[in-house]
Amino acid sequence: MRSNKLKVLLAGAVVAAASAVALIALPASAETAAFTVTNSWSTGYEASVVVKNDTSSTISTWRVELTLPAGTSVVNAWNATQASAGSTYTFTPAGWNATLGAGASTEFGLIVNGTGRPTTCLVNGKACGGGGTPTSPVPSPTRTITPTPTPTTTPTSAPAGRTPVAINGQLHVCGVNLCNQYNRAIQLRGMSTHGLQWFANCYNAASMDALANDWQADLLRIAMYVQEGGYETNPAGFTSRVNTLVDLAEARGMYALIDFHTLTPGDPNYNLDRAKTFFAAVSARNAAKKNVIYEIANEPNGVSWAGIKSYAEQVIPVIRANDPDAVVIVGTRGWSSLGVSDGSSSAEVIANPVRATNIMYTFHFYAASHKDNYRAELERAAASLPMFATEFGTVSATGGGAVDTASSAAWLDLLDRLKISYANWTFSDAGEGSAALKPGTCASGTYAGTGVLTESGALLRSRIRTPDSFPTS
Ligand code: IDC
Repeated sequence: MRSNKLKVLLAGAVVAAASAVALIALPASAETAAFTVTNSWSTGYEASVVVKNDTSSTISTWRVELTLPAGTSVVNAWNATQASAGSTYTFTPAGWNATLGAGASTEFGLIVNGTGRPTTCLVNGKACGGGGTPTSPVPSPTRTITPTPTPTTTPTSAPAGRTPVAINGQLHVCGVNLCNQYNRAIQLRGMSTHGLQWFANCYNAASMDALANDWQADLLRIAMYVQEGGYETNPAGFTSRVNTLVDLAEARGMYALIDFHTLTPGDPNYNLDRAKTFFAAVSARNAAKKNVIYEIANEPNGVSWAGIKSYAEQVIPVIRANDPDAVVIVGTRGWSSLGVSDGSSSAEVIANPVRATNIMYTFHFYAASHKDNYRAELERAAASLPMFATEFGTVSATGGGAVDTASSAAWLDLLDRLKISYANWTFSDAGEGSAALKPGTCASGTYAGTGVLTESGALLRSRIRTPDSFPTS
C-alpha cells in the first residue's frame, strides 16, 4: 500500500513539474536550505540545515552542497548521506526523507571541525536562499546555542515487548542507583566490545543477535579507542561505526554504552577537543533514542581528580545541549579505580563531585589483580556515589592470564547485591583470557551457544542469562 501511494505521488510530481515547465515560467528554483549553527566550541561547531520545498508540487529528492573554507571540514552528518569533493560537501537524502510534499521540509545535521562557515550553499544546484545566483554566500548564522535537540529519525526502532529497553525505557539516576521509567533501581548486565579498530568483524547482526537472545544481555558497551589506531585516525569513520552499533543494540532492545576509550595518554584533557567533537555528533544523532548512555573517559590515569572533573564539566554540557536526559558516566582516577590504584580513594570524589546532575562514576576491576581492598572501596563509595562498572575482567589487569573464579564470583555477587550495572571485557575472540569467544569465532560467523565460548565467556554468559528482575511499576 505504502509503495503504491508513493508511486502515485511521484508520478504526480513528474506531471506537475513537466506542465510547469511547459506552461509557466517558475523561478529557477523554489527549494530553500537554511543553514544554522546550533552549537559551537573553540575548534568546531554543529549546524542544522532545513531543506524546504517551497514549490506547489512534491519533489522526489534534494541535494545540498556546502563549500567550506580551507582548514574546515565536515566530520559527520545525520539524517543525510554525505559525500565530498575537495572542499565541497554534498548532502543527499538519508533514505526516508527524500520526498518532500509542497511546503514540506526536512532537517539534517552536521558536525564541523574548524570554525569557518560555508562560503557557498546550493540546493538542487541553486542558491540556498531560493531563486538567487548559484554562488550567493550563506547568510550569517542566526543563533549560536542549541534551543532544542534535533529529533532523529532512524530506520531502526526498538521492538515492542519484553526487551530491556522496552521494559525500562529512558534511564536516569535516582539516589545512588540507575533507575528505570518507573523510578525503580535496576542493574544492567552486559558485555563490552574490544577495540573497534581491531575487532570490526566481531560486531554485526549475527553477533548482536547472540548477545541479545542467547546471552539475554541488557547492555552493549561500545569501546571506541581514541588512540592506538582508533578515533583520532578517522573521526567520521569511527563515529559512524559507533552509531551503527547503537542502532544494532536498539533494534534488539539493548542499551548501548558509548565508551570514549581513552587509555594512553591517561589525561582525558589531551583529548578534550576530540571528545567535544565526538560527543556533539553522537548526542545529536542519538538524542531521540532511549537506549544510549555516554561514558566520557574510559580510564583516566596519571591525572588528578581535579583534572578529570574539569574535563567532565566541559564535555557533559556538549552532550546535554543535544540529549538533555541521558545518563553520563565519568571515569575516576587511577584507571577508574576510584583512585585506589593511585593510593587515593573515593573520598576525593565525594568531597568534590562533578557539578552536573544525572551522572554516575566509573569503577573498573580485574578479578585476578583487584581483590578485597578494591571491593571494600567500591562498597564504601556506592553508599554515596552512583557507580557503574563499565568494564571489568575475570582475569588479570593485562587482559590475559587465567580466570580467577573465586574473585570473579565475589565481585559479581557484590555488584548484584548493590545493583551496580556492569559490562565485561570483552565480547571478542581476542587471543587473551579476558575474551569471551574462542579465537576464530568472528571469522566463522557463528556466535550462539556454548561451543564458541572461552572459560571467561562461559562464566559471564551463565551469569548474564539469569532472569532480570526489572520492576514494572
Ligand atoms: C587491553 C586489551 C589488549 C590490548 C590493550 C591495548 O585487552 O588486547 O592490547 O588493551 O591497549 C583496561 C583497558 C583496556 C585493556 C584492558 C586489559 O580499559 O583497554 O584492554 N584493561 O588490559 N583497563 C584495565 C585493563
